Parts: sequence; structure tokens; C-alpha cells
Amino acid sequence: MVFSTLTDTIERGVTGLGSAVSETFFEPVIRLGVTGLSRSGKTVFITSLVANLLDRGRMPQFQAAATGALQSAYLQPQPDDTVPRFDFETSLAQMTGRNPTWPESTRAISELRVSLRVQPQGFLGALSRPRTVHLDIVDYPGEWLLDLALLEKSYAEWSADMLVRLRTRPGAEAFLAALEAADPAAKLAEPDAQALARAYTQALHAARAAGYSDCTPGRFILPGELEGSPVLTFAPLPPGPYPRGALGREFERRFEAYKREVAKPFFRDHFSRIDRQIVLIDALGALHAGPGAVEDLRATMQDILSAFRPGANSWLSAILGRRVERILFAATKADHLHHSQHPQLTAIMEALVRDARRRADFAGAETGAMSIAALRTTVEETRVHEGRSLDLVRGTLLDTGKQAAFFAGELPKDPNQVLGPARDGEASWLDGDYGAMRFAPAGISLAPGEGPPHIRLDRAAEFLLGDRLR
Ligand SMILES: Nc1nc2c(ncn2[C@@H]2O[C@H](COP(=O)(O)OP(=O)(O)OP(=O)(O)O)[C@@H](O)[C@H]2O)c(=O)[nH]1
Ligand SMILES: [Mg+2]
Repeated sequence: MVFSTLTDTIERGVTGLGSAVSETFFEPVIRLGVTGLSRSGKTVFITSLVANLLDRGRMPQFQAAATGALQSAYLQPQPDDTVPRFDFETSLAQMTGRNPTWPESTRAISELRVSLRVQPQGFLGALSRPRTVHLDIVDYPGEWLLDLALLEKSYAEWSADMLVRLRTRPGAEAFLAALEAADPAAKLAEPDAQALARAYTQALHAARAAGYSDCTPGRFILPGELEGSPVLTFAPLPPGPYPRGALGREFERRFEAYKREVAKPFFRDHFSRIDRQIVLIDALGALHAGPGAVEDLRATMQDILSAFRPGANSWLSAILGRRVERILFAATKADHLHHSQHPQLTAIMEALVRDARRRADFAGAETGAMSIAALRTTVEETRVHEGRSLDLVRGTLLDTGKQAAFFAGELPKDPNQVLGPARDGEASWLDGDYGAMRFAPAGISLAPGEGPPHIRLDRAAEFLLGDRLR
């Protein structure tokens, strides 16, 4: 353990040195991490951000664009050769064209480099030449951050924890029965190993669906290209020790391999190099699904965000070269609400991440919170209904292609009116439901110099990047 921490630190130190040298002598790099749970809006956010950096006509609150300091932006080959490139062109073509659709779900990490040519402003700035700042955007599933807690555990400890939890959760019956029937001290037979791993994965999916968030290992739920490989073919077992060649011994080895080959490399090679981070949260989706979903979202975000308080994890704090300087928490899909309700949405999302945010502030990161829509699909409208004026949004429904006006419900001014019932395990909201509707992207033709329409994407960019582009 001590040895592996040491080598990790040294490797990290060397990488850190490399980038520090290139920053001083060559061109500065900003690594922006974009994360969130699945379907939170990561792909749409990155696509729209990049399109709006390339064409800045809709970015008035992004200072570098408004003052003209940002002279040009262009895509460049990314620095990491082994990470898939974020498929910007395909997503943008899908989201904008004549019959726009939403991009497909993405299940793994990807990266894109946008280079920004900046002319420093002010009296002295005017005398200096323009410089280039590289923005490396890294898209990764928030679920992967759940593995951090696993790194500090041995196989026996992790097994004991998970078995206790599974016994109290719905959907684990088949796995527990398979475990009962298995003999972990018997010689390993791969079909048995696969059957146990499959039953365990199903139990994790069931727990997830029932609202439990600590479903480790993270890649069992989002395997990507590792599906079916030995590092994902194990399950928790009762305490050993198990003889050489036995199923139990092999599972322990695979668990260690998972930590070493899957979990650690992500934190070491990607997470530790991020210096700006946006965390996307679909708070509206959870509100619509009900109090249970809101409470689960709160608990999951708390687990996920503990990665930003590295003091709690000695392995991670040892490898973190630089710390994340800014973290923006953003409630996505705000175009489902009239702007008069955006402050309430922001307040609810802030309440969901309050503890994590306080800890991040404490660790020296500057944090912010706002409601955004990376791709605005609606227009606002006010109508009188039963003598009361209602603030609505209007857009094209995804399912039918028809136009509709929509009122999501009145979000409370005090977020505790939502978080309280969620924490208390209420089955439904007291004063009616929050509606949800899926709008299709609006069929628009972009004028030259304009990126896709959005809400507050320019403010988000200003918070995340503004200080580095002056
Ligand atoms: N109205 C609206 N819907 C959005 C917006 N952003 C995302 N969505 C919706 O949310 C869905 C998921 O968005 P993605 O960007 O694909 O989410 P993701 O986090 O990349 O999802 P995974 O790749 O599955 O992890 C989209 O298909 C849209 O239906 C937005 O700005 N406005
Ligand atoms: Mg995606």
C-alpha cells in the first residue's frame, strides 16, 4: 500500500512537472472537467459551449468575448492520444440542423481541445502580442467518482460492507441465493464466476432503481468497453481466507486489479489534472420523479462530491498535483421553466449540494451555482388562466412534434419545502406534482457568428474561464 502510494506520487509529480514546464515556457492549458450523473446534460453542455466559443454572438456575459479580447477559437488535436475524442461535430449536427434531435447517450470519458487566441486588454496589454490558451474539456461520468471510497478498502472489508447492505435492499435475492449455493473455497470455474458477477450486477441495478446510490464498483453499472472482462467479473463473498486457485482467492485478485487498473488510473490520469470543474445536476428531473428521487440525488451527489474534498482520502490527496480552483454547480435544462422561477431552481440545487459545496470552499476552491440551459428549446409566454397570470414556456414536444405551452409547477421559494419531505421519505409532494415534458431542440438556422441558443451559458463560461483570459 505504502509502496503503491509512493510510485503513484512520483509518477504524478513527473507529469505535474511536465505540464508546469510547458506552461511557463509555452502555452497555458486549462483543463475543464464536465461531470454529472447519466442524462444530466454533459454532452449537450459541451457541444453548445464549444459551438458558442467558436461563434461568440450569443455570449454577451462572457467578458473575453464581449470585449473582443478573445480574437478567435479553433479546434485542435487533443494532448491525450489514448482518450476518445469528444464527438463535437456529430452532436452539433444532430442538435442544430433542420430536424434536430438530441445526441446519443455516451458512456465513457472523452476529451476535446479548443484553442483560444487572446489579446491581453488594458494599457499594458495592448502593447503585448496575442497569446494562445488551450482549453481541454474532459467529459466523464459522475458515477465513476463513487469508486473513490473503494480504493481505501481491502476485498474483505468491501465484501463485508456490501453484503450487509445488500441484505437490507430489494432486488438482491437472486444474488444472495446464488451466493448461498456457491462454494468460494472450491477451485475456480469461470462460468460460476460469471454467474455470480452477473447476479451481483443485477442486484446493483435493482438497488439503483430503488434509489440507493452506493452501488460499487462504479463500472459494474457503467462498464463501457470493459464489459465482460475479468476486472468486472467478481462479486463480494463471505470472509475467507480461501486456498490458492479457489474462486474466493481469484475474486480478491480481480478486486485488487479493478482498483489498480480501472479506478486508480482514472483518478490519477484524469481527475487529478482537472483545474476547473462543472457539475451538472438535473434537479428538475428529480423533482418530477418525486421526493424519493430528490433524496437519492442528494445522497448520490454527496458521495460523488466527496472526491472534491481530497483530505478525506489519503491516496487521492497524495496524488493530487494541483487542486481544482473553481467548481460550478449547475442545474440543467432550465428552459423548462420561465425565468421568473430560475432563482427557486438554483436555490433547490444549492440546497442539494450544500455540504459538498461548503467543504469544497473550505479546501480552497471557489464555488458557484446557477441554473442554465445549454440548448434552449423554448420561448417564454405569460397567459391568464382562471383570473391568474401564469408564466409558461412553449416548445415542440419530442414525442409528438406538436407545439405546446407548459407550466412545470410552482417551485417553492424555500428549498426546505422540497428537501424536507424528501428527507422524511414522503411518497409524493404535498401540493401537487412538478410536471416534466421533453422538448425537441428547436429547428433553427444559425446566423453567421452565432452559436446555438442557450440560457446563461455565457455566465457559466465567465465563472469557469474568465479570469484566465484577461
Ligand atoms: N430542454 C433541454 N433539454 C436538455 C438540455 N440538455 C440536456 N437535455 C435533455 O437531457 C438529455 C440528456 O442530455 P445529454 O447531454 O445527452 O446528457 P449526458 O449527461 O451526456 O448523458 P449520458 O451521456 O447518458 O451520461 C437530452 O437528450 C435532452 O433530452 C437543455 O439544455 N435543454
Ligand atoms: Mg453524454
